[in-house]
Amino acid sequence: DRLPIRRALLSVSDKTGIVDFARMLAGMGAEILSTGGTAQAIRAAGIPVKDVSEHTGFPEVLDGRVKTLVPQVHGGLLGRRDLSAHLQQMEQHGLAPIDLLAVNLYPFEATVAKGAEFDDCIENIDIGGPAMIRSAAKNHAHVVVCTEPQHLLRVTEELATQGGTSLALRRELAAAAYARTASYDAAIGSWFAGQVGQEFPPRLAFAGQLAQTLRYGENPHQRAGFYLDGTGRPGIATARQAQGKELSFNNLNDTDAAFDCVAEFERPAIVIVKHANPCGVAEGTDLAAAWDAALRCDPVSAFGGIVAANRVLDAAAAERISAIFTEVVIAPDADEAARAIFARKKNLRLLLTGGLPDPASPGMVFRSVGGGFLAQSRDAGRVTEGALKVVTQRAPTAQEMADLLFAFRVCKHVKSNAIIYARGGATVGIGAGQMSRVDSARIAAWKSAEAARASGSDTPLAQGSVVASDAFFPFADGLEAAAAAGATAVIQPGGSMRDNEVIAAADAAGLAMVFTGMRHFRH
Ligand code: 93A
Repeated sequence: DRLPIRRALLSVSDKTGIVDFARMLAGMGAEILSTGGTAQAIRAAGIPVKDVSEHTGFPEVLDGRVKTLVPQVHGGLLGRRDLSAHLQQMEQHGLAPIDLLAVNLYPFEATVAKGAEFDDCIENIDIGGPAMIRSAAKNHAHVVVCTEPQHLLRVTEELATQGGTSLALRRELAAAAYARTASYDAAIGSWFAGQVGQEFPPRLAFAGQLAQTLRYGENPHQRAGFYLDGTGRPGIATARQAQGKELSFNNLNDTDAAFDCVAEFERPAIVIVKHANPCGVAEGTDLAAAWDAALRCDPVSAFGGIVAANRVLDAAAAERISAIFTEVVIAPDADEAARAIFARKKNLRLLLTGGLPDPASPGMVFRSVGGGFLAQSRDAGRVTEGALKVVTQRAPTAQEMADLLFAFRVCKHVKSNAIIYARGGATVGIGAGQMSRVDSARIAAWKSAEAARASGSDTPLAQGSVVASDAFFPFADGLEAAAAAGATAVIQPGGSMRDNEVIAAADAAGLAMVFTGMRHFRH
């Protein structure tokens, strides 16, 4: 099945490696056909090359929109060499067989990414390239197709060592070819949907690019990969790993959760995450102070956690973070002293992103369900003080109000049912992922007592705190549990059938309560 190359067609926008490739083909005695700019580059290197227009007898017309969309090209790519009828017709109509196609497409994605005008984007939609790629890939039994500079090297190696390409390589490159035309059209389709204002088009196009094959998935028996969506949103996808072992599937998932949460805060802040839930979140005058407060919330869970910071890491923060075992640290940057301190912990993965994600930025999130997937816009919701409605006799004090807003921001990043106790810009008890809201309230209170005991105190940290709930309290019991734990003020969406009972319970306990009118479920 070793297939030698007698005739090749090269037509590439990204000219990386094409001259060397052409030289190698010419050296093997192959005839090289090529389009305008590609032919020019090859000819300039002194390598013999024939213009496609000369080969076909049809000129490149319509500003290059029709260069290769002619039967001599597609017939030469599609004709079967194992059928006498095909060979006869090729002979009869002058369709010379083309054994190799190297094409990479007009840079549509890059044109969109640099913010080009509509007309410029349209002009960068390649028609002839994908058509040839699809023809060559269909006929991979007889034709080899290269769609990336990297493929040229693969083909060069087989030609050099075996004198022809193997069917295995041709099939592999055919698979890559169709994946490329699919992702190309997906990029065009999703850009176009945006241009005509369709947030949820009837057909949703995906254009993910494999960034990394992961060692395994959520568990060692699961396989996994990390794909980029091409939006370039600052975060885990744009991070540079300064040190440490390879990131795992769970590391990526947890780090993303931590970084999205820490980006919510204006003041210096630290988020510690375990299993995609924050186990300590705090703001402070600086990162070191924020770290101390975040760690105090749940020092047991913080062991082996993921740490996110919203400022450049300095030496004081780095010293404190490295004092306990941490899997990953992510931040916009780290100064030289901080890097030197982290470097002492060989296994710690340090990710530097150069920026923070904008919590208000639009975007979509996906979840697979049997036979399909769910798509929704990101939870970019954020409540401000002005939007809050005081529903109790007592209004929150200024300090309570600051903590209420802080706690509700954290809520958005904790799995439902979420109950957060906070005090002085720090979480002091987090209840996550329970099927009953009252259980979350009790667990958060119990954890705040445990955390106090760990620091040698009998007074639960939740004493004198505020409490946030991601969704309304359906009954008074959850609120009563929070009051019993020592909370003095409550923030919650409101909207329960029993709001009146819940408000009455708050008044009876002397609590101040505000309704946000916005829910932050996260499942
Ligand atoms: O405008 S096209 O859609 N029409 C064509 O017939 C055609 N044939 C090749 N674009 C076409 N191409 C593309 O031109 C290739 O996919 C490649 O990206 C580019 C190479 O052009 P040049 O050799 O002039 O640089």
